[in-house]
Amino acid sequence: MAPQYHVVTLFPEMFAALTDFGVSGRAVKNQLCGVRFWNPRDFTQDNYHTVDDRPFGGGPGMVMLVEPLDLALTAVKAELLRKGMPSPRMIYLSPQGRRLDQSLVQELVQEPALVLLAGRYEGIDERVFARHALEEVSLGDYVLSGGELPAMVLLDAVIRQIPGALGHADSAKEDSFSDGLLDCPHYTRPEDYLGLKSPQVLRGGNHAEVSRWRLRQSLSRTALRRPDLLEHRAMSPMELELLGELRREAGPE
Ligand code: 9D3
Repeated sequence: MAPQYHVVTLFPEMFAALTDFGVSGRAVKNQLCGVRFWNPRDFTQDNYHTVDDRPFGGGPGMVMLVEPLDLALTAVKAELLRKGMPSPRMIYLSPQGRRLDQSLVQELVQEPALVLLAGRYEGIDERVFARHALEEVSLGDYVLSGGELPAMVLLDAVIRQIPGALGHADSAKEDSFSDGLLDCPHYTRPEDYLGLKSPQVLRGGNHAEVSRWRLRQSLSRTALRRPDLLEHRAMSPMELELLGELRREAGPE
């Protein structure tokens, strides 16, 4: 059974960027996964379909009401239960959460279903957490206007890891030596653009030389720009040799 992704959001239309375009759009179209939306507004009881209110204690902005969120999350869970699926991991996209990284993405792609909650306004009524076991996931330390873009980022990262979502060329690249390192520079035609030459080694047809050059570029960039990525990463003998070369070239500290 293809994984099923459920998103609780006031703005399901925003997700066309995910479901209708590119790698993720093709995966949805080819039914490699399902993506469905649950709008808290559809779970309101009042004539105005109210989903937010002013914060107790005062202050700026609005808070999402507990009831429509609780009813929407309960409805998703009930449907999964009816289908005999286990309790899904439920994720609230929030600045207070664990930072999204590739290791979390690799965990999440193993799940048969995920429920994502995207918030708006100042946040959600805290009592939602008493009713549902929500993990919190953040994209990083900057202020966005809501959880929809983060939910799309998370799903894009997860969906491209579903087997068959990437073309063969892409997936081979993902698996190559370079994971955990920054990417190497890329070149395509023309060979010479206004005197800017592409590296000869890439056009020589020696695949071993090309691999070595790319790995060396990746290691060099990573050491210079993101030394934190090298700290806990195991190194192959080839990587150690190339890093040694780079260090000797750079000279004494
Ligand atoms: C200016 C509002 N802030 C007051 C201190 C709090 C705040 C409330 C709601 C900040 C951001 C948001 C909306 N953000 C998200 O829903 C969100 C988010 C983000 O803003 N940054 C990084 N990751 C995420 S995940 C969800």
